[in-house]
Amino acid sequence: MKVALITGITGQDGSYLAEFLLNKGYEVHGVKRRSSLFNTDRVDHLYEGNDPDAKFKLHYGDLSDTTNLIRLIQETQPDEIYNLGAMSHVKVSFDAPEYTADVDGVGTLRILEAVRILGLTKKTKIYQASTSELYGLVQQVPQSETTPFYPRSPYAVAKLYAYWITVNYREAYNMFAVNGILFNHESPMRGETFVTRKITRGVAQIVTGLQDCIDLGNLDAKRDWGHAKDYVEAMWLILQQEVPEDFVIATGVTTTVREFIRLAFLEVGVTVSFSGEGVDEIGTVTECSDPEYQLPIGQVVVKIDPAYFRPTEVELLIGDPTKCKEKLGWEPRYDLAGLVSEMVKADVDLFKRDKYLLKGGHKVFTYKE
Ligand code: NDP
Ligand code: GDR
Repeated sequence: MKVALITGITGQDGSYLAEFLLNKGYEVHGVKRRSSLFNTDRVDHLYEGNDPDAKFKLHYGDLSDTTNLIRLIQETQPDEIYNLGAMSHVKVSFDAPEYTADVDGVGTLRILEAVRILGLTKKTKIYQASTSELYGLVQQVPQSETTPFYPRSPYAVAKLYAYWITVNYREAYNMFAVNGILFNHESPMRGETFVTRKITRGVAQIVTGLQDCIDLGNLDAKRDWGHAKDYVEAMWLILQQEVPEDFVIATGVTTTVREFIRLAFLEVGVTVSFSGEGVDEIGTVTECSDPEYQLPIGQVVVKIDPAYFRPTEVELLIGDPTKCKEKLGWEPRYDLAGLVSEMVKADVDLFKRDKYLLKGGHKVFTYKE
């Protein structure tokens, strides 16, 4: 039986990957952070208790803690390490640049060095969660494995270090250490402050009467959005290759944030039209065809709040999936329409439950970023 160790197991990708690997018969170990609140919601359904024969085990740890990482890798002796743990929010990285550098950049070095110190370079394969944010300021499109990097945030700069230290350990010590350069991928498990989830939650809260309007930043940004379920399969495929190589994982289709909003509202029968420019742009309901959700025509459902703009922005991401399709045989199962539909449906279900609780006189907290 193969053993995998996943950092960031409590995150979106970690939870899908854990499920995927357990289905493949792996023993899965995950690193979770100590938190003052429960933080294992996304993987609670996989938990088997403290049974020594359990195939799914969680361990306390942190990417900033070298000795902890060395001990965990020594104890678990993994065949594969997936380094998904990170301070993953681009906007927040401008507020916490040093922490981001430590966890996202040096954290990767700590994993590589731990494997080397423990003499596991022949046994343990390492996957590094690299990102399309490395491309940053547009140099060429579509972006492929050979496109030059130009990071535009402390997050992307930290991930640039992680990318190159992974390449360096592969070349210097002959390790199977590889980068998956993944473009944006989303799901109903996506963190609530990333734009797609903020939009689908907003749509669900608006149609259930729990919120009037979504406040957003740059609607012109374009992203190549896929589904996290498809992307974790690509991570695994990258580690199953004979030769360690870096891969771009993307759909090859790009969409503006504005278009994502339009598609999300259409999912509940609401047509939204945009007018105005810059910070004065608004999205207004122009049609409402679903009798279940009676939104008044003219209701403003999208406003711009400059607080959500970034000091430096990544305007256009569109990946070239040629290499991953040819060499890994990877094909995404979801398209954007399927992704939006699944996310909106899941959030509508969530907020219908809140609405029901409210009606019953219970308090609900619908946190709005
Ligand atoms: P999430 O933000 O959902 O999850 C991040 C995970 O990292 C969480 O489990 C979090 O723990 C953990 N983490 C944060 N800080 C630390 C730390 N100091 N030590 C250990 N673990 C930590 O991210 P995703 O699942 O979306 O992304 C997974 C990885 O892939 C990240 O590295 C991200 O940068 C990268 N990536 C993501 C893309 C995407 O579109 N989703 C695209 C390209 C790359 P906790 O739950 O306690 O906060
Ligand atoms: P990104 O994702 O920065 O691409 O990083 P995010 O969803 O945060 O932003 C995408 C684009 O939407 C614009 N935007 C807003 N973003 C947020 N979060 N909130 C808003 O209100 C808002 N309004 C507009 C942003 O400016 C941006 O252009 C994600 C993360 O998962 C990274 O960890 C990962 O590496 C990359 O994707 C690939």
